[in-house]
Amino acid sequence: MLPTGIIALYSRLIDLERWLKKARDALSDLSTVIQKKICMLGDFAVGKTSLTRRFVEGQFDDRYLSTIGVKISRRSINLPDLPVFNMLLWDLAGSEEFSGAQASYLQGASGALLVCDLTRRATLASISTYVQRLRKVSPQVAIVIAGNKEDLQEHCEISPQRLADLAEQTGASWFTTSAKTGTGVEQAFQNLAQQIMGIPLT
Ligand SMILES: Nc1nc2c(ncn2[C@@H]2O[C@H](COP(=O)(O)OP(=O)(O)OP(=O)(O)O)[C@@H](O)[C@H]2O)c(=O)[nH]1
Ligand SMILES: [Mg+2]
Repeated sequence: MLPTGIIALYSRLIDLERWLKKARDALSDLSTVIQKKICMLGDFAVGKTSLTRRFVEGQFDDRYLSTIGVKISRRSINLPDLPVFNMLLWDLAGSEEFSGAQASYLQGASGALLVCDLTRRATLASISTYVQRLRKVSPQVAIVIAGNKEDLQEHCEISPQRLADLAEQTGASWFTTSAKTGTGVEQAFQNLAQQIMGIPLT
C-alpha cells in the first residue's frame, strides 16, 4: 500500500502534465495559424459581395441583393514558407457617403480590397475617399484596387491606365477582375495577403 500523500502527489503530477499538454497544443496552434481582417469596400453594386462569394465559395449569382450592415466570411490560403493564413473578409454595405458607423467596421483591418465597377466611371472616383477614411483608422493597411466586371468589356468606362494611375498615387496594387468568370480574383486576394505579410510581390 502506497501512502496517501504519494498517491495525491502522483495525481497532481498527472494533472500538471495534462495542463502542460493543453498549453503546448494552444501554443502550436498560435504559431501555425495567422488570421487577418480584410475589408471589402466600394460603392453600392460594384461587386463586393460577388467577389467575396467567388473567392470563398467559387460561385456567382446574377441577382443583386444589397448587403445590409456587414457579413463576415473566411478563407485560408497558402503562402510560401508560412503557416496557414486565414483571411477574414468583412463584406460591408456600399454607400455614397461613408458613415461613422462604417468607419467603426474598419478598426483592426490589415488589408482592404477597394472595388470599382468598370462599367460606371463614378465608382472609381469614390475609391480615393475610401482610401482616406481607411488610412485614418488603419494607417498601415495594405490595399488592392479591383476594377470589377471586366467581363462586360463593351460597356467599360474606366481604362486600365486610370486604374494604374490611382494605384500608384495610393501606393496600392491593382487588378481587373470578374466575379462572374473568376478572372483576376485569386490574384487580387493573393497579392493582398502577400502585401500584408511583407512577401515580395512577383
Ligand atoms: N457581369 C458581372 N456582374 C457582376 C460582377 N460582379 C457582380 N456583378 C453583379 O452586380 C450586381 C451587384 O453585385 P454585388 O456583389 O451584390 O454588389 P455589392 O458591391 O456587394 O453591392 P452592395 O452590397 O449593395 O454594396 C449583382 O447583380 C451581381 O450579379 C461581375 O464581375 N460581372
Ligand atoms: Mg454587397
